[in-house]
Amino acid sequence: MSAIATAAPTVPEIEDDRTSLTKEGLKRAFFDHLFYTLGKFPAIAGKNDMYLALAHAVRDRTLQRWICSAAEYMDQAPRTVAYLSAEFLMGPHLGNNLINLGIYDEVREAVREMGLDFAELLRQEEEPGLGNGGLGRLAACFIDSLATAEVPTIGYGIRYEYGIFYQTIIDGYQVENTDKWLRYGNPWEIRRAEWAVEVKLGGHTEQYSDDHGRLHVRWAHDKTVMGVPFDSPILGYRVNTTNTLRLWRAEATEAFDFSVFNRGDYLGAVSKKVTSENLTKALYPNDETPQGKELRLEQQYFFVSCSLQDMLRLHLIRKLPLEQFDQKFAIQLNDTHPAIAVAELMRLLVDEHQMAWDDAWRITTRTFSYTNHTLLPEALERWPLELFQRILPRHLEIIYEINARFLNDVRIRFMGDESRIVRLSLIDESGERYVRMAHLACVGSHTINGVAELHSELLKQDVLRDFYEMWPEKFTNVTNGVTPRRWMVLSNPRLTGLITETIGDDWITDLPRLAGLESHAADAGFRDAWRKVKRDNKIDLAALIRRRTGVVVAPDSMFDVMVKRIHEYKRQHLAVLHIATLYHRIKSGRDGDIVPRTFVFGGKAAPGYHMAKLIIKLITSVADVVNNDPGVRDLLKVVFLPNFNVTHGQCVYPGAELSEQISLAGKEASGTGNMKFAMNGALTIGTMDGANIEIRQQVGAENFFLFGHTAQEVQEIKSRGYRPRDFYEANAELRAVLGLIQSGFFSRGDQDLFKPIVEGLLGWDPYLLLSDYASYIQCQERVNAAYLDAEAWTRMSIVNCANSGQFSSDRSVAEYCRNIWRVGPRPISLHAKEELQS
Ligand code: NBY
Repeated sequence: MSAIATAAPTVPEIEDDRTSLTKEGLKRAFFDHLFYTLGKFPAIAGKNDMYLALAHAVRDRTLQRWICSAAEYMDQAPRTVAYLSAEFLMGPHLGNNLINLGIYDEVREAVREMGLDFAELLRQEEEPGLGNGGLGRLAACFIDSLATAEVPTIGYGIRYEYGIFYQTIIDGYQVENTDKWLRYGNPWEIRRAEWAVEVKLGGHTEQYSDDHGRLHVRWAHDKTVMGVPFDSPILGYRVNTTNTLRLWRAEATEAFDFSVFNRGDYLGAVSKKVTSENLTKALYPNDETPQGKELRLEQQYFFVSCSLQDMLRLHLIRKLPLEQFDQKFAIQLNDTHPAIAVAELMRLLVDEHQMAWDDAWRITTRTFSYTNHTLLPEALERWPLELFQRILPRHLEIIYEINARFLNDVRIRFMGDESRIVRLSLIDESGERYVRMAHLACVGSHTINGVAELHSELLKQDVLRDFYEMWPEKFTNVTNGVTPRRWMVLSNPRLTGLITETIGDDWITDLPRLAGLESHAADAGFRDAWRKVKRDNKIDLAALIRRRTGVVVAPDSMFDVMVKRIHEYKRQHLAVLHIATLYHRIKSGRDGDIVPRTFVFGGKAAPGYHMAKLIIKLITSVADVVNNDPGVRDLLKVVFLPNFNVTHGQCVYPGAELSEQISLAGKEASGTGNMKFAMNGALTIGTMDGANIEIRQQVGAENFFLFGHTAQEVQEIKSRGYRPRDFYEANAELRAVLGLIQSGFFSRGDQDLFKPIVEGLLGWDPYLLLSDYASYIQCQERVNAAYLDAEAWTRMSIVNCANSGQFSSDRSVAEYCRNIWRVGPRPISLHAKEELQS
């Protein structure tokens, strides 16, 4: 038996075609769904029908747990985490659900016995790519860990009809296509039309007095949209707890414009319906620079309002007093995208439930906490006042009131410090006026956290300094983590098997136990087995690369990987400068002992981010020249893997040997890919940025390739007045490499194509590539030397994995639960269907 199917899952009391976990039962369930759910029989069923039949059979097996969890939560009303996130980058559900249910091996066997290709069925699932990158994937890892910790949780978000765009590379350029992930239906969701809510937009506000002569405000809105929840089960690993991911879809209200309809303008009326449904049509593909678009603000408000109304409904049907709302819900704001929730909860309590302002404010500030994910000043969300007023007139009034009270407190604390008031205000009045969403989140939350130690420190010193000075006690750090179920057990079964044979399987829910591997690094037989796992994973990755790019790469070369969103601060172009340097050395006969390397890049550029798109073109152009130059003698291969997503990540991290984490120090909040690489045995070359620092601390400086300036040094260099040209003049190799790019060598003689990149580097170089270049190249030489000693490299690889226990999202969510949410586990016991019926 493989490591994946150890602990026996709790067997439901009733064995039938919906619950049976035997191979025979699973096969019966499969054919039953093929027939009754899909209306097909094997002879005419396609691969997708087969996938859907299997998915439905598996979903059935989650339902008893899901219903028992819901029943327990309804009955006992435990304190619940509501994780509000505009993005959940879930990745495919099927494989993960099989792992968490503990039936992966049984199902694979049953499928094989039916004569089907299990891996091919898994590949049929269109991944729900409802996120851009790290932030959305973090939300997905957190809800997995929360379910595994048996903590009552609802993930609230948006059911985008089109997720992150599908990236293809044409002529070396990124081309975006729509992601039609719902095309063949989504077997994991259940539409809950009966819990739909109404969301208002636009219009104006009016005052009115009630029967007792008290003044209230009414929002005379001009548009109503329905929010319909779609629920998916989120299974804990080998526990009964099954939580809910509740994503909202915008639909037209029943009573769409009948006045227009009655005038005979049927299409006019129907087009209104189309407008409502546009709201949740597509995910905005920007990962660092928010788009100040009306539709985006509507999306944010829409899902926040739906979610808060849903929580109030759940609270009130349990017959609990509103005053206890904060005792029953801990709401986490995943960045500022849901920050409007602070004003919306105030509106619901004050306007709709007639609560006094001070009581409502006390409840609100005890309910919310806020996670910041960025240090880039341009990434902080702000909304033009005029736009905000037009869409959310009542919320603007509420924000003014919050601001007036808040600034009064500031005035008293910092008497006479008028500039501080200007800096802290929820409204930016320095030019065109804006609502500052991070300020709203800070004022409305009891706790504010960054996502790695350095990031949390820099928040206090820089981005949120004034808030820190006002409320130091609100600030804390929770370093990110990733779920080992998806990122090791599911994606790297070979490594999982080897680790489990060696130290047992407790590490899967207690990752620090990986430390037990460290002593085995001295065992040559274990190192052999470790290397074999990596080599087999590299063969799989080489096959993926060949399928997606046509390029054949050698599994014996070093796999040097950089996968993440394309951004100047992440410095993919620095990695390109290294490749061009090696190429230049080889071509000038100075190839010494260069070990064969395969450079793998992957990641999407925001469609409007021209520089990022040009960096992709630079990578693919260098790849074209390098891969086709016989003079390079296959020492170097460069590939750009198109459409990097969760599914590809599951093949890439296990096959990587070197992890590129080369952002400018002080720019990457944390990084989470860095953790996935380390736990799968890749060594890191990286700067002192984000969680790299903590990874290095854990694995030991001697097992980490460090280069570059520190955040502190970067600040000093910039304040002295950074002059990239000085570095250019001082380094002949750098001059040669930039000269090669400038000359059109990689662009068929076109000297203009990469001008924006080269001139940007020589002129401003805002991310200090040139000042880190020499250090990076030297560090890569140490990597090269280390790789020549395969035994030593393997030892370092084992030590990296063995010391990655800190970076499980189980540890992250445990910290949130203890220090921020004050929630604990609520184990679920299973009841038979009959019991639930009574
Ligand atoms: O969040 C990332 C950080 O860059 C990374 O360092 C960190 O590890 C990760 C998890 O904490 N941020 C990120 O992924 N941000 C976004 O995806 C994003 C998406 C949308 C918008 C802004 C940022 N937006 O304004 O629309």
